[in-house]
Amino acid sequence: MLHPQTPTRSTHMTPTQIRGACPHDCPDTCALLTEVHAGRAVALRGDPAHPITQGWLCAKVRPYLERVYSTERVLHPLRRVGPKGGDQWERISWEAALAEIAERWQTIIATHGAAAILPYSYSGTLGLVQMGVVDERLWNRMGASGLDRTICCSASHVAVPATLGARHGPDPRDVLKSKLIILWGNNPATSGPHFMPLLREAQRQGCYVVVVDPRRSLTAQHADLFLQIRPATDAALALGLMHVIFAEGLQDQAWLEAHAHGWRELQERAALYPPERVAHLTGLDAEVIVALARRYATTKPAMLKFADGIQRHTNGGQTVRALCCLPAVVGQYGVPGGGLNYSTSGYIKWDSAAVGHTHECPPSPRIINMNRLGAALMGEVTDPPIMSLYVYGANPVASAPNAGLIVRGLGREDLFTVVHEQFMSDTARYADIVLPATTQLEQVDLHRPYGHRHLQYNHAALAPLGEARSNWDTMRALAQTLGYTEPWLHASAEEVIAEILEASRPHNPQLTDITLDQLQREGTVPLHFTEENFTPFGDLHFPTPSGKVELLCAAMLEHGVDPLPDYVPVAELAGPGLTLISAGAHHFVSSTFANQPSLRKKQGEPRIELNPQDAAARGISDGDLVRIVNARGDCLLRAQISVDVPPGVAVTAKGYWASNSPEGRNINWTTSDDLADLGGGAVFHSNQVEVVRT
Ligand SMILES: Nc1nc2c(c(=O)[nH]1)N[C@H]1C(S)=C(S)[C@@H](COP(=O)(O)OP(=O)(O)OC[C@H]3O[C@@H](n4cnc5c(=O)[nH]c(N)nc54)[C@H](O)[C@@H]3O)O[C@H]1N2
Ligand SMILES: Nc1nc2c(c(=O)[nH]1)N[C@H]1C(S)=C(S)[C@@H](COP(=O)(O)OP(=O)(O)OC[C@H]3O[C@@H](n4cnc5c(=O)[nH]c(N)nc54)[C@H](O)[C@@H]3O)O[C@H]1N2
Ligand code: SF4
Ligand SMILES: [Mo]
Repeated sequence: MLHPQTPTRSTHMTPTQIRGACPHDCPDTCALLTEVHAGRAVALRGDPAHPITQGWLCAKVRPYLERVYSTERVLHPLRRVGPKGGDQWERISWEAALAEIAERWQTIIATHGAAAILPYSYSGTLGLVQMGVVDERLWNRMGASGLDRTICCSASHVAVPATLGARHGPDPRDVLKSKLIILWGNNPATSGPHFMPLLREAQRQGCYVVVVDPRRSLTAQHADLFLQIRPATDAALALGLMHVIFAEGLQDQAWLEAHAHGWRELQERAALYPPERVAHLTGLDAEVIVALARRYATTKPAMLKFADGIQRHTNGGQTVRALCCLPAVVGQYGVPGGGLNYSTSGYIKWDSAAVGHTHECPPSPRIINMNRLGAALMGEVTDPPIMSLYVYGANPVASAPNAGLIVRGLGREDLFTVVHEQFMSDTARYADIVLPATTQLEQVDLHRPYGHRHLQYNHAALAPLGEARSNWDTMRALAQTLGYTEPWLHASAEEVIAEILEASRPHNPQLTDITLDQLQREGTVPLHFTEENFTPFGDLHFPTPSGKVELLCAAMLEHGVDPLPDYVPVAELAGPGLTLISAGAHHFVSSTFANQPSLRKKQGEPRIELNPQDAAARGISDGDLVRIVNARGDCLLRAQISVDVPPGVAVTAKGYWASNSPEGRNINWTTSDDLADLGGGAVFHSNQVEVVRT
């Protein structure tokens, strides 16, 4: 029997203060301090000594103890007793649960092969162990199908490294050196709030703030310039800005000649995007486009910032490529306060052999794109078909595209579904067996943020509640039940972290001298940068095949995409309906927190924002219950009439649970499970809907 992680009491700061890290899918990865009295957490706050957390947590995580101690936590293994999805359960022991899972899997392996088992997981936690290692070791050993984790950022994770060689982002405080920032399809006031005090400070110091977004987002409300662009036309705008810059001779010619590959070809491409054409495509005024191009080319340092929301359509990868070209055209890469602020996650590359031990495992039989989950369960994947699904750290029924099809797949009588969860989520409801999961306060992990440049260690502040187990401890127990004896399937989380750190250090200069002991002691450890590489690409070396910024990128041909960035209209959006965007909810992180009463109250009931013109044309008044519908499915939302959205566009928030929505369906019943142009990415916003009064 495996023992759960015991709290690491020898390393806490004061007798009752335990250091941790916020695990959620958010660039800020806050440093947490949990106050524990007599084994119970009594307070949680942000570390005042952390340079980005600055002592405060967002409104979502401040009440985290409500989540930890919620009476709705799943705290024991459960077995389904009624029909699938019927939410009727009996409590069983861990031993019984593990034995049943192992027996079912062994039968499936004997009949169909291990490829018939599919693990599905994503961003419940972003930790190295509880998200990273658990996606590999057990499944590799078993020879199960792999999951292509494409739901969020896979298009940009091809586009950015192809263009620049790496995802190397600045320290967020670099914005204090910027004189201009374009926040392009990025809403940090909601999606990464610790950037906002820095942005405001920069703005006070004279930095000109531009927001490009189809809706007047929270961030747009304080911008100096707001460009209300038509969705999915950003590549056209980027090329239009380049057109003006080249046409007026405002490009940094010397920089392009020294550090960019294919600038002449890019210039020719941009020539196809004069302001009038771009105005027509984007819905913006030609004069505004010209003025922004001039300002961007002449105000330095100029920073361009986007996150992952910009890529959620079929032209998403090329859009990101186009945006990555802009800083090169004006010579802003390698400039403090300039360049691109996308992600810092590329600085550390965890040693893949240490993470996955693939060299000791059978070859992976196949990889299944998570955006196609419903289709995969319903017959797109054969030979063998998927006979068992193991879900953890994800809630695909609420968060994945074309969710109606997923629910049909989960209803298959011959599918054996296990869900490892903290709560009875929309997905857990369809399980045959539900396993209880720990929260971040009850588990150990190491976090590599994507919005700042410190490693964050997370101690277990509490013993697991009830019979909850961490993802890794559950995998260890499954390995034991299946008779897998390899020591790397049984090491503790701390041992796993130590092993990966050790193996990764030699080829990661940013990890120089960082040890597990230091991480455990200090909690927050800055990555190691030299003066020369503190600013991303400060040495003007780009780790691409040409050593330059690849404006023209031959590697794109392998993806079947034009080597030059281009605007390719989204086919689905050509029809007469409304383009539906679903942005991050202010009080949820994806569907996490959407079941927490205090946060649900703050977020309000699920709504759809419509321009007055579109509402009037459909006889819809503010507050009406309306049906959002297309060929994939439908759901009900409350109409909110707002001039913050342009005509032709409808806006809603992602994350509401289907089971908490009218008729038990959320917006993902309408979203598309097609794939983006790069990386097999998700295309939630290639979504045309009709909105009908009920
Ligand atoms: N509070 C909160 N924070 C979150 C999340 C959450 O759900 N809630 N989710 C987390 C996750 S998983 C991610 S990936 C990040 C994402 O971080 P962001 O990318 O900042 O967030 P999004 O809300 O997806 O999109 C940002 C903005 O893009 C706009 N947008 C949509 N389509 C287009 C378009 O075609 N062009 C342009 N120019 N803009 C467009 C939206 O209106 C929105 O205001 O946020 C993370 N942080
Ligand atoms: N319509 C629409 N849908 C979207 C998007 C969109 O823009 N529009 N954006 C997409 C994006 S960017 C993302 S990243 C995805 C995210 O989609 P998912 O990765 O599925 O994230 P969540 O929906 O938040 O579900 C995470 C679940 O993990 C559980 N959990 C948390 N911690 C742990 C843990 O330690 N162990 C276990 N076992 N469980 C844990 C939580 O309780 C929660 O139910 O959503 C996507 N969905
Ligand atoms: S969700 Fe983001 S802002 Fe909120 S506590 Fe976590 S890391 Fe910090
Ligand atoms: Mo995401």
